[in-house]
Amino acid sequence: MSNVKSIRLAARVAKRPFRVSIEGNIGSGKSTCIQHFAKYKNVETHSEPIQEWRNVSGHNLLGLLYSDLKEWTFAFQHYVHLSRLKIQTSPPSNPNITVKIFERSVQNSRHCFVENAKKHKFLRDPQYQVLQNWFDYTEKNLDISLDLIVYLRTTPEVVWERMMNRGRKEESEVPLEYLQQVHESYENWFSSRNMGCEVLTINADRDIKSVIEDLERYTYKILGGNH
Ligand code: DGT
Repeated sequence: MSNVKSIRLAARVAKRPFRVSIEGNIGSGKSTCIQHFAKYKNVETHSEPIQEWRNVSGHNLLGLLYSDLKEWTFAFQHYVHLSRLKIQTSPPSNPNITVKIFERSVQNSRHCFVENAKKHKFLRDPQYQVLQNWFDYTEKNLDISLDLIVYLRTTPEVVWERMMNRGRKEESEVPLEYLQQVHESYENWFSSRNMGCEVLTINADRDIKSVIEDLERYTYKILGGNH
């Protein structure tokens, strides 16, 4: 049986849509990639809920995070975990949905940003352990499995320039060094042997037109054969 067929079968046996997480550094083009698949009637797409993160009962958690990473990473990762869990496990919006594509994943939070925060001391060990416990409990008790990861791979200098040019106010002071750390964290995560699903890597340093051409080329794989 081909890889795509066996994955599709696994999602069917699990009675849930084929799950795809679009991963990549800040400014790698994840939102555009997600929008590209919104045209398919059997695909449900979810961008990151940044507006929610900007207004948690009146608090801008994203702004607080970048104002002081050491002070706010713990609260931010908790909230991110909740946001991602809701998106990843919510039932499809209608019975025709066979594929769900979302921006980043619960696994991302655990293996990318939380690891990065631990390494660079934005999290203290007790805080890190609490987040680990949440993740372990979630993984054991809920089906958060992914069927495919699409990794929009970039170089930190390229995405830093994009981030500066787009001018999101919370990110205006984020140094290149932070994007280098996030990049390294992604690379470490994806070099692990125990990913649990295939990682499709796309060179996203290129212009968006070339990235979309690749998405078109790999549509059969990204939609798990559901199109
Ligand atoms: P895109 O479409 O690839 O250009 O993506 P962006 O840049 O619009 O959005 P994205 O997903 O990189 O994230 C929005 C902001 O939230 C960005 O400043 C990074 C931050 N962020 C997202 N998830 C996490 C997380 O788990 N931990 C931390 N510390 N920051 C995160």
